[in-house]
Amino acid sequence: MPTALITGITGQDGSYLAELLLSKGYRVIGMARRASTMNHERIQHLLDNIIVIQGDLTDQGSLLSMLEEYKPEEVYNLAAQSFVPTSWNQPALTGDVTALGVTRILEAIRFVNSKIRLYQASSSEMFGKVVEVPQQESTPFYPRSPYGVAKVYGHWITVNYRESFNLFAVSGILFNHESPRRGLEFVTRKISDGVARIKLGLNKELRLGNLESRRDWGFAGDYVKAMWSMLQQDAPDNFVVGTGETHSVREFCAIAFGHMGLDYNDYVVQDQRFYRPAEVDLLVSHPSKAGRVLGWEPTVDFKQLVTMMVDADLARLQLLVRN
Ligand code: NDP
Ligand code: GDR
Repeated sequence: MPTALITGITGQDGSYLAELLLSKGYRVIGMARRASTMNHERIQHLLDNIIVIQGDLTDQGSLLSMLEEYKPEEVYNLAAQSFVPTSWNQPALTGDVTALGVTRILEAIRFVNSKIRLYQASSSEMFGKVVEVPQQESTPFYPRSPYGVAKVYGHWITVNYRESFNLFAVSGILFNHESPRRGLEFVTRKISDGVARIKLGLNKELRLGNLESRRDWGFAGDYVKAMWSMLQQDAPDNFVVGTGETHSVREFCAIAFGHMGLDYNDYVVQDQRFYRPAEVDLLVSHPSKAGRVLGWEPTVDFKQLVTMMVDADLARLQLLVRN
């Protein structure tokens, strides 16, 4: 039975990846940081089948000791300060966790067992103010937020340790992926939750920022399959993963409200508070290498994703209202 360690197990991707690895017969160890209240919502249904241990990407010792104790063959580094707006308010923390945290994981692997395979969660935010459309593995980076800058560091330190120490360290450059488990502050979930609240009469409006920014949105359950697949290759590499389609926040709103028989123009209010100091206007992937080498392709299209998220929030809130 192979052992995999997932940092960021309590996050959206951590929960889907844990399900995938369990289905493949892995022993799954999840690293979670200590909090005064439990935040195991997304992995509650898995707790009997996984081992959750305390650790933090800012603490080198915790990373070293967990590799020594659990001896994983694969490590998936999903932990990060991952919310872009927060990275302007807490830029140093974002750098410590999202950038230097990657070095700490790499150092732990180098010291404990350099045969461990590492997946680093890189991001399309690294392309930022895009210099090429669509974006592929060779597209130069131009990050537009402290988060994007930190992810560029995480990407290059992964490549550097691969080249310097011959580690099997891969960088998955994933475009936005969403699900009913997405955090409530990200725009897709904010919209699906907002639509469901309006439909149930709990809210009257939905306040958003820039409706024109465009993203390449896919379903998180599909993307964790690409992560696993990258670690099963003969050699480590970098891969762009996305749908190859781009849609605006406005289009997301139109479909989400439309699905409930509502017109978004009647409810969405643009609010300066949700605009960013520097925006990423257009992201769209060219994922042909992932298709060719990994055999990966998305199974959920844009409309299915939006309606899946709205339906899930409606069901969740209906239950809450009833109780
Ligand atoms: P989430 O924000 O849902 O999860 C982030 C996870 O990191 C949480 O488990 C969080 O713990 C944990 N974490 C935060 N800080 C620390 C720390 N100091 N030490 C240990 N753990 C910490 O992100 P996603 O699941 O959406 O994304 C997973 C990864 O993929 C992230 O690195 C993200 O930047 C990256 N990514 C995501 C994309 C997406 O569209 N979802 C696209 C491209 C990249 P807690 O629950 O305690 O907050
Ligand atoms: P992003 O996701 O920044 O792409 O990062 P987010 O959903 O936060 O923003 C997407 C776009 O929507 C616009 N927007 C709003 N965003 C939020 N959060 N709230 C609003 O009210 C709102 N109104 C408009 C934003 O301006 C932006 O253009 C996500 C994270 O998961 C990162 O960790 C990951 O690396 C990237 O995706 C790929």
